[in-house]
Amino acid sequence: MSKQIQKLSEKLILDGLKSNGVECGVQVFSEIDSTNLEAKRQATAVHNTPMLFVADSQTAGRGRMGRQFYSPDSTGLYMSYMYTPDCGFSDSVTVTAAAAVAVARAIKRLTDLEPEIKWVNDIYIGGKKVCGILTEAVTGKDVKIIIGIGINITTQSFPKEIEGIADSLKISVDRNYLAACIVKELQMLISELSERTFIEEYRRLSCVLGRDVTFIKNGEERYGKAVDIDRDGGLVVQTADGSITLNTGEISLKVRK
Ligand code: BT5
Repeated sequence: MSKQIQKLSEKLILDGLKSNGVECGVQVFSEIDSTNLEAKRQATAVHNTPMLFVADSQTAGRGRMGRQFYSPDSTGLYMSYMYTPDCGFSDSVTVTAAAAVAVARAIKRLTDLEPEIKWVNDIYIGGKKVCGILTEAVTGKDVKIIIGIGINITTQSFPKEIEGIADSLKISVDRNYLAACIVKELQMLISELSERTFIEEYRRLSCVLGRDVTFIKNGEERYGKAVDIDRDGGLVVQTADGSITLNTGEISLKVRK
């Protein structure tokens, strides 16, 4: 399998968007602190279309709850899609769940891989994390939603603390076309967000449903079995004390073996 990866190109991403019938502005950076931070910096600028910020590497790639996302040079796809929501906010869990389905669809379209979704924001392949999603909102006069997506494409070595849990697609997919395909799926799913058309697919792709899980909520570690994903993307867990729905992204979840 070739480990060579195609150069990021604004023009090629725009071509891919055009061939998918999608309107979106694109900015490509060779190195940046974080594409989500760049989107936030540009949140009040005048953009007549949704915007995609893509980078070859991030020096301060961000995960949830102040965590980091390892974003080495030219081996991954680090992108943030920023749009103005039609009618205020949708819950960030719902947007993140839709984004996970969009990424899974795009990976399936371009490869033979079988991505799975670990609630709520991770894409797994072969039991390891290949992608994380971070949804953020900018409030005020101009409300913007920013969906940050990081995919390890050909990354071979990871920092010690994540080498046991992280992996990459291990295929040199065309990053420019992958970015365009993800944006196409995102736009489609976001336009249908209120109808929750993606939830059934999310359930099918879930590697958590039916499994025993550990979660930390309000600082307390709890156990249960994941029994459903509700229509907003919340995870329904059956615990010894009854059923509980996890619906803030600020929950750490471990699937027990
Ligand atoms: C995430 O957070 O996984 C969300 C990651 C979002 C990254 C994208 S890249 C483009 C955009 N710009 C940004 O600055 N961010 C977004 P969370 O669920 O909190 O997971 C973070 C945890 O995943 C870390 O604490 C590590 O354990 C693990 N991790 C870090 N880097 C990883 C990587 N490259 N691949 C797999 N796992 C990783």
